[in-house]
Amino acid sequence: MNKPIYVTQPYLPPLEEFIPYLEKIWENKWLTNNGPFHQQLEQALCEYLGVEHLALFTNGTIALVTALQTLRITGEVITTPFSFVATAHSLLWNSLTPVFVDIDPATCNLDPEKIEQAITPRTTAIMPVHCYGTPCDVKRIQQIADTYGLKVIYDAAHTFGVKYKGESILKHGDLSVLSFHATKVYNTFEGGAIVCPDAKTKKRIDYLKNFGFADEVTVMAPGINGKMSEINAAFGLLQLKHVDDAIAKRGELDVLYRQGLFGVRGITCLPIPAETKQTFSYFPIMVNTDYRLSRDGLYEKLKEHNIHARRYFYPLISDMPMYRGLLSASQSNLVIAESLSQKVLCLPMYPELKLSELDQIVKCVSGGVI
Ligand code: T4K
Repeated sequence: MNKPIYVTQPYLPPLEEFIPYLEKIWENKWLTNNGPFHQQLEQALCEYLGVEHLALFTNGTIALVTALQTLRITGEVITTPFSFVATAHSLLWNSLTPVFVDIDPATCNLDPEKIEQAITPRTTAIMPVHCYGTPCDVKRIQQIADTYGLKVIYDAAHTFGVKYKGESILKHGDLSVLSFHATKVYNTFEGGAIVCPDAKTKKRIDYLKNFGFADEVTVMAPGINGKMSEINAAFGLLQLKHVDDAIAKRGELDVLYRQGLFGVRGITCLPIPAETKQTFSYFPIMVNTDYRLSRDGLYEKLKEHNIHARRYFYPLISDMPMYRGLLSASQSNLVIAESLSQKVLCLPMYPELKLSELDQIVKCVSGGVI
């Protein structure tokens, strides 16, 4: 059997390029807690992403949990059920109540027209996700937030480097949270960040990610240990040198998938978002009822060929045991999300996916012999 083709494979630069960074860490003996590589990476990422302030984290989930604490969010938070579990888990870790709102089938993002009806006197924030890197309707969401006095925290885990109308998508909302997990467009093995608009907020975030220490003797809140280590930060600096090439390769694969799957009955690709510079974190397809197999049938068929596509995002978060008792989790409230989670399949997408492998995947989906 061929070697497995996973939904993603982390991009790794040549090992020898990482050795000088390791030597530096050994020489400095500074391993974590805002070390020199950590400081350099925060600066370099601000420049690369075109944002003012960014605080690194040990992973995206702890960054989400901390973002909610940064803004002292309470009560209910409006969010999407069509995401990775970490989005809603970050709310439960803060004793907040997720209120699920349905999504827009064109983008897989929160449908802004359905947000207002979910607002109650207990609502304090909206946590939308730019799913697969497709920008949310940031303008409309901000209008609603301004009208009702709500905060907006974007789960931007899929949007490394995404630009909307020529500017970083991370500039929208009160805070945006990135993930640098191994499976992401840009990875530091594990890692994440909060993007924030001003130095004062950055300071609060930095305290919160370091147990709440404001100085040697002052603890301002029950903060957590969310710090990124020097090894991860050094790796992040090296990765930044390669990320543009990696994104360009993803873009080529995206084009080839769209060409290869064009006209396959029952398969639709997500539309290319308008006015957006994408970074192609995923390649989702919708397997519709007029396809010759069910979505799960196709998933299994690919698996028989050692191609491991993933059903991101199935099951919906709202169908998971810790959420399904919520009023907003009822399937009748989330008709579009339920339907898309039964149809979606993310095909392998990573810079080192070979063209022959992509051909094999396309053939398998289009019913050819492989
Ligand atoms: N918000 C959103 C919207 C997110 O999508 C995520 C994470 C978060 C928040 C939280 O951010 P972090 O706390 O993770 O920084 C994966 C990732 O673990 C997760 O980061 C990601 N979203 C999610 C969409 O996908 P799994 O459970 O599907 O991962 P796993 O281990 O099954 O990996 C998928 C495939 O990748 C494997 O079949 C093989 C390949 N792989 C994976 C790893 C870890 C490799 O080839 N090498 C590797 O090192 O969740």
